Amino acid sequence: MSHLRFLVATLKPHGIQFLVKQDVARKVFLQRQRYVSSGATEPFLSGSNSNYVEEMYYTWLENPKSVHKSWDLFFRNANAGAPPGQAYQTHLPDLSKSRALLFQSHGLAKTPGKAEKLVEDHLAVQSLIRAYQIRGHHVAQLDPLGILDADLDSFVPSDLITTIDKLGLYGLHESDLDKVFRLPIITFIGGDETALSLREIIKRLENTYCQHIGLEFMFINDVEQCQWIRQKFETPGVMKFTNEEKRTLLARLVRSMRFEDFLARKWSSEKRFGLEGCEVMIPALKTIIDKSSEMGVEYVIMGMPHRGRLNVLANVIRKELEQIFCQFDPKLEAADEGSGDVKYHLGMYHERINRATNKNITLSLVANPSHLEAVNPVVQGKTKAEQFYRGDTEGKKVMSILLHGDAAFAGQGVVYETFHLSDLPSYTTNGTIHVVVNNQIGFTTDPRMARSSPYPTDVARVVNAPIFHVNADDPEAVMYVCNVAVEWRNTFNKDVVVDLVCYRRRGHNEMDEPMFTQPLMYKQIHKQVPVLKKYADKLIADGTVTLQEFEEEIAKYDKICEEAYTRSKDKKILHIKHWLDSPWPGFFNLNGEPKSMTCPPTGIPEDMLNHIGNGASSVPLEGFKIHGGLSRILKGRLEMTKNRVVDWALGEYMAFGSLLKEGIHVRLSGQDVERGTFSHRHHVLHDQEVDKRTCVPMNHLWEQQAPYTVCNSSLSEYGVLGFELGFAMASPNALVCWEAQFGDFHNTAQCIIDQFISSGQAKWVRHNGIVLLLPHGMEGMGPEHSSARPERFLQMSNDDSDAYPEFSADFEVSQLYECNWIVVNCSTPANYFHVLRRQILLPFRKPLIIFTPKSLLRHPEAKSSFDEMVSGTSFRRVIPEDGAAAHAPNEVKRVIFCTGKVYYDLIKERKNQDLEKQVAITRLEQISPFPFDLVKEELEKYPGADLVWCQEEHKNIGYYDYVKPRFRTIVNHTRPIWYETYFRVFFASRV
Ligand SMILES: Cc1ncc(C[n+]2csc(CCOP(=O)(O)OP(=O)(O)O)c2C)c(N)n1
Repeated sequence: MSHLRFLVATLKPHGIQFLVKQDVARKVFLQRQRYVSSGATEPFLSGSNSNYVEEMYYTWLENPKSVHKSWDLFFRNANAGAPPGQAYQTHLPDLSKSRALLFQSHGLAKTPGKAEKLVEDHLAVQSLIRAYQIRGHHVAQLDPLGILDADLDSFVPSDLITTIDKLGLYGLHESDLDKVFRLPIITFIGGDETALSLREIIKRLENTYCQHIGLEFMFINDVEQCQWIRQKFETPGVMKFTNEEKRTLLARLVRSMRFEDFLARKWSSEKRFGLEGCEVMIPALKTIIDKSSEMGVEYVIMGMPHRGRLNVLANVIRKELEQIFCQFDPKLEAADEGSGDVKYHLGMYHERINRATNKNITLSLVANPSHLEAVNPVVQGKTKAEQFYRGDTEGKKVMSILLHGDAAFAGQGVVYETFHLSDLPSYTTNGTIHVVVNNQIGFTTDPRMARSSPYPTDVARVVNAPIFHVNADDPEAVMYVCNVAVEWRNTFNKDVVVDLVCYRRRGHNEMDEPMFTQPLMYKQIHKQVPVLKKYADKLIADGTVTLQEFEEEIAKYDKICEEAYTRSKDKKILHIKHWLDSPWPGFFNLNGEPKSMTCPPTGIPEDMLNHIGNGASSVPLEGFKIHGGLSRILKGRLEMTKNRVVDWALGEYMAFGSLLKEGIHVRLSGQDVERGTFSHRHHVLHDQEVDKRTCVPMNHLWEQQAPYTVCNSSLSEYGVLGFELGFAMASPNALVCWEAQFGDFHNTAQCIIDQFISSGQAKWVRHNGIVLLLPHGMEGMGPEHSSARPERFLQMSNDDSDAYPEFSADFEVSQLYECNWIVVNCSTPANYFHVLRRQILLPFRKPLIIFTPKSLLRHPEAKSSFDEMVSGTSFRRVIPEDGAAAHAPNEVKRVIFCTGKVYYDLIKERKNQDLEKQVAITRLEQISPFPFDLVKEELEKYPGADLVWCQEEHKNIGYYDYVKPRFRTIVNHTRPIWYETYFRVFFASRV
């Protein structure tokens, strides 16, 4: 096959050239194409038309006489190695001679008119087959209600033979129906037969493409993949199930349906976002898991919305039923923190034996917020991490399944962003199986008002993922499609979509009245026989099961539910920790708490600093030519190392390099992070003479070290930040950093920040140590583009501004433990180095938001000595004034508190104005949680001075609103803290 592909690839341009030149062939070809082209505007040599050449080639390979003489000549010349222009012979072949030959081969030497018709008819049949492959899904019977068109359009493509007169489009007639036609290589409908009657051809095409499965795949521009799909679906008799398989399917449907019935009976007035109308989703997921387990998968990570979530927990992940039922008890008390909304949001992690394969399988359902589709990139990031830590480079052991609602799948942009990660080397999970619960409604909104694309799944076409639409009331068709989806992923490592076209038996939730808005649809739904009954009737009718067996299966499951219900009444306490989607074995103590409340010093030995400095200054590969400008940068790093100082980039290098030595995986992801937006980082070197030859010196630092991953991301924030959050979820022993190009760009990922990062632990008791690097500072980019919006992060910080804390010995660490995230703005490379290391040395994990500088990257004074980084040193939450003012504090008139880059502007201006004795300047490096203890020391040191908070930002943004009430709490409201911008701070009257 690969040989064929190569030939086709090499022949394609020749073929195109040939077509351009060969007017006669073009005319014939165009006549045929009139019938098969998807639209008048489709360019002649692009899209599906160019496949014609390939098809012709395949057909010719099989039998050179089966194609037009001109093609035969061309392919023969090309195969003999003729260069493009010469494979085609400019003089027209002697048509009369070649025609005679062709006719002779069909035994029609004396009747050229008839023979010509035969050739034309064969070409017509080829076109017809292709029409079904491309457009058959438009007429497939996908809607179980039979009232809506899954593609929102009732048009019937003119090239599908829905009525006999449409044969005329192909120049065929009713009388041709029983004539036998040779089948082209692009179809498998013949099975072992190479020719079929036209009647049989149409029948088989209809069976494959126009029944309960609608296949969209012909947009995929890989012939091998298209052939694979055609073979899977067209081959006669492929969709056969053993009686055993049918009984399993029925039993799974029983569980799915009776679970919802049970909840409805016991808690008739509770919302549960039931699955009724798409009960088949449970056997579908179980089939995907069984088949994946059979193919070697050991760990499946899932993300899903509200619809059917409880059913998935109960019947797919197999959470104990009593644990689910007790969630409906209003008296259930939470034993630990967490919001307790188990039913729709909490995750789950479960290891069990897969009954179909008898192999171990781990299933994890990632906790999700209400924000539909937001969990997608998080699932992908977690999946990537699990693959990465297992060395599962091809996704053979770990895979993800994403479930979607039709309205959300079509409407939410993060779906698109996540799809675009699917084939990027540092982000791919080697194929995700997407399952859409396409109930043809979104809350109350009709799909015709909810999307502009024909199908809700069209977004998947951008990554060439095949889309299998299937009528959810045909359980066997669904199972077949799910099996093929797993095989597809296993074969091509690419995404695939299963679109379960179904309906929603009740309202959006069980309390909603759907008849207000969808009266006709719901009239039909009320008449609709449930899928379980339909399937049971079918199996009873064909003798696969008896009525008694069926009833026993129902009774058996009902009894399981009843018993669990009784047990659930004993559950009085909700342990949210039992609902963790990503346990970190060994990281916490047995109670799930940190093993200590201390953090060791974050400094490292001087020889380690030297070693990393030297590594950061050199090219570890022989004969690797780097850019001259970069040589100068590396030389500068070497100089700094010799002089025992670091700048910002080298400080970061020291942090990453030292963690790698300690076995901590470091991952830095974001747009252009490899070089660094501001061209300061250069973590990936590019050979200036060998294309695509790169080198990451950080991975050559130590003989035994953890891997360093630095990866430029797609141009996405929502998708990529969600992905990194998911990556960080998998293990506590990794420093996972996401860097925004400019800090303000984080707002397109606001949902991940609000829903997951700021509140993830409070909602889901889930720790996460993700680091956000947000370049911030006014540097002439315009005010809105210069700010990473510190005020927004600070507003979401949970430390109480009015509560004066007790300063116990472990205050610093326990304050960090209590907070929802840490917000820092470092003014020195050393402090940046320490805070990155502290992130890992802490005995728990918290998200860390770092406002990083731009101008400080090259500021001559923004350098740190090794003395500030060697063993015994630590992160400094506050850097107090240590100049002249600090030595005579009673003479100080004003204490300016500030954070970050503005400090350098302030000290410069203070010097200019000769105010070094009168004005003390203290830097707040950790802004949240607020370092009450250290700020208090500073305030007490200067009792007579007035207090000013100085920032570049306007008063209503930046840090002021956060720090002001905390300062006032410390001084018990006895002293004011004024706001000043840095250009006014020395001129105000009191100095
Ligand atoms: C991002 C986001 N916007 C709005 C909502 C409110 N909402 C909840 S369910 C729903 C309809 C979802 O429809 P669909 O995706 O088709 O899933 P279904 O409920 O039909 O299964 C909406 C709009 C939400 N949860 N998330």
